Amino acid sequence: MPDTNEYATTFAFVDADSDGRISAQEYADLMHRLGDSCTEDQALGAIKAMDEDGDGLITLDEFTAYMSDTRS
Ligand SMILES: [Ca+2]
Ligand SMILES: [Ca+2]
Repeated sequence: MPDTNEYATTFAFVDADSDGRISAQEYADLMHRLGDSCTEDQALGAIKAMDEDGDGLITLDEFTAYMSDTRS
């Protein structure tokens, strides 16, 4: 698996409270930090696109799988 460490670094950056899961709130906060406007609906949509088990939170596995798919 290529660039796993790179994904883990990005994941840790987004996971503001370091609980190992990215929530829609954390995603929206990141977008705001980057200077983007991001509505709650947009954040939920982004989470839903990555969320494979449907629990509304993104694990590193789900994040890595999503990023790998996007690049290939
Ligand atoms: Ca978190
Ligand atoms: Ca999930």
